Amino acid sequence: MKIGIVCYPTFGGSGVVATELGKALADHGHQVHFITYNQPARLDFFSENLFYHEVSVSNYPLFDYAPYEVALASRMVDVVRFEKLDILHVHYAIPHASAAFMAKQILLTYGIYIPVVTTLHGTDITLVGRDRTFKPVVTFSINKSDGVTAVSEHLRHDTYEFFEIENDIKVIPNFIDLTRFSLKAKDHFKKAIAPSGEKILVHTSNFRKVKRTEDVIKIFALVVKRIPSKLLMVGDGEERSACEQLCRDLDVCDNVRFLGKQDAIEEILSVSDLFVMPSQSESFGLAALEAMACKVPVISTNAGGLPELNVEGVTGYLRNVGDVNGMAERAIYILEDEVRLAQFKDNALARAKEFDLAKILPLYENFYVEVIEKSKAKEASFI
Ligand code: GMT
Repeated sequence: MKIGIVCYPTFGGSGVVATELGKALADHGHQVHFITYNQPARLDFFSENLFYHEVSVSNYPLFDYAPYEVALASRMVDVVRFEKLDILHVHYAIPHASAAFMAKQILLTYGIYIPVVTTLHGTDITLVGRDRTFKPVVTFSINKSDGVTAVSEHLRHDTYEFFEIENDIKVIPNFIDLTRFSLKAKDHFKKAIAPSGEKILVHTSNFRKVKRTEDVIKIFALVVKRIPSKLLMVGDGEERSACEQLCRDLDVCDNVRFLGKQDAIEEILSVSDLFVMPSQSESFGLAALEAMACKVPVISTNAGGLPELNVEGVTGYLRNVGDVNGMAERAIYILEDEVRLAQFKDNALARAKEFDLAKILPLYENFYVEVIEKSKAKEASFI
């Protein structure tokens, strides 16, 4: 198949899923065309089946707001026509699904019916999409997609609850490439971080409010009183300075390292003993899956799709949003006993294997085939 992928080319979860999916599809012999405003973060190598088409937006002085969606739709029309794509797969509803609808309408005037699959990732539904500014457009573009997927049952449910959706939504969960995310021998790194054998807790995110990063610090401040430990805070964003301030206030700075944005996340996870994800909302929790693949158990909230990944008492524990004491108490429980910790680590990896890329990729491939087949009937009536 010739597949066009539209996504945010950043470190965010939706961009990572889209890029990893494109790479895997290309490895499977499909031709994959990325259409984005920047080279996706993890697309930094050559493959004969991978193509990148940049969307550039005019900065004409009249535009207070550059019309990105229009530029994106034009680029989609251009790529679909000249690369003869079979399907467009857009990740994150805003503005990708609505731009795809516009492109689709334009392509009809050229006698081309391009099927569009939209994947909902989370905040496009739970935060941004619910905003009245966007809601009519999000509803319309989901209903006009030829196929819609959501990354968890919970997100599917929320989408039906918050919007008037007539389309079916298929759940295809996030996946993990176990060849990249696996336990690596990084003992020298572990020694440098935790010279006296302290336990290592880790958090990775974009430090947005929804991640409740201050709760990570609060949980750690309780844990370190009972268990000699260190905390690694990976990533960057609006909440970082508040977290740094909180470390000073709680007098834990000596045991906390802010590492900023990192590429080799799997190496950091490989030295870690516990992943902390106290999110307000999380459609799936890809960062937690990455940790589990590196044998790191998870203390999380029970928000959104997290219970579909993190299994209570098996791969970690889940507590209500804001229950810092409960999460700290469960973290201590896991960390205080070496045998118990080892069992949780094994369980985390076993669970991660259920989301192996090799298992999830065919779900997307089969869905594309199904959508293309169904679209052939629609095509006859449109053209
Ligand atoms: O978590 C973020 O803020 C990034 C966001 C995104 O859209 O880039 O991630 C969302 O999509 C990921 C991939 O499908 C999911 O694993 C994350 O749970 C989801 N984040 C939220 O729902 C907050």
